[in-house]
Amino acid sequence: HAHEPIFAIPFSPAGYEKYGAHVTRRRLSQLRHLYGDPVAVDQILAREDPVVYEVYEMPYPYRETDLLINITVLYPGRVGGEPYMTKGHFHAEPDTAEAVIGLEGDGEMLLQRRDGELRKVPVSEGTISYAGGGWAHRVVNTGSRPLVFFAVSGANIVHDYETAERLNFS
Ligand code: PAN
Ligand code: ZN
Repeated sequence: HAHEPIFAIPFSPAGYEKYGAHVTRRRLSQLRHLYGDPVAVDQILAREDPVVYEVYEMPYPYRETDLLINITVLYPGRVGGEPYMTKGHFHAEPDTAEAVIGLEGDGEMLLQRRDGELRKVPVSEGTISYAGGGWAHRVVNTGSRPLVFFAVSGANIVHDYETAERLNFS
């Protein structure tokens, strides 16, 4: 099976990039609906369109039985009173779990079930946080440094952003 990947790379965004990671950059203009203060969003966008987070992903051809192993860099910053955050999503049909390991910085993962139940766990350097299936998850940078975290899940996940957006971790 020549297509099954084997590799060992440095455990950092720079290491991922050196070995050909695909990088997705999310800017504030793409994330404006996440924040409660549209005037604050417009004030920032009038000056610049900052990168809020980047996701580094190894571009091997995934099969259902592979593992997704991303590193996210969530920059420090605020929009109105709210800290920078990821969009957040469910892993839907099947609802599958994810482990998140904090590499640098300080933040939190907000978790919400479809019935609305809301939880919060730390995501910080040296912590491993676990979101079981059925919990939508969003990471928030509460610190003043970039929050860097590694996420691993099954490669069979389907990201459902719409349901998470409707519930909005509120
Ligand atoms: C993470 C996230 C990553 C970006 O790798 O995909 O932090 O967050 P959004 O996908 O919500 O924009 C993960 O949860 N993967 O499943
Ligand atoms: Zn996820």
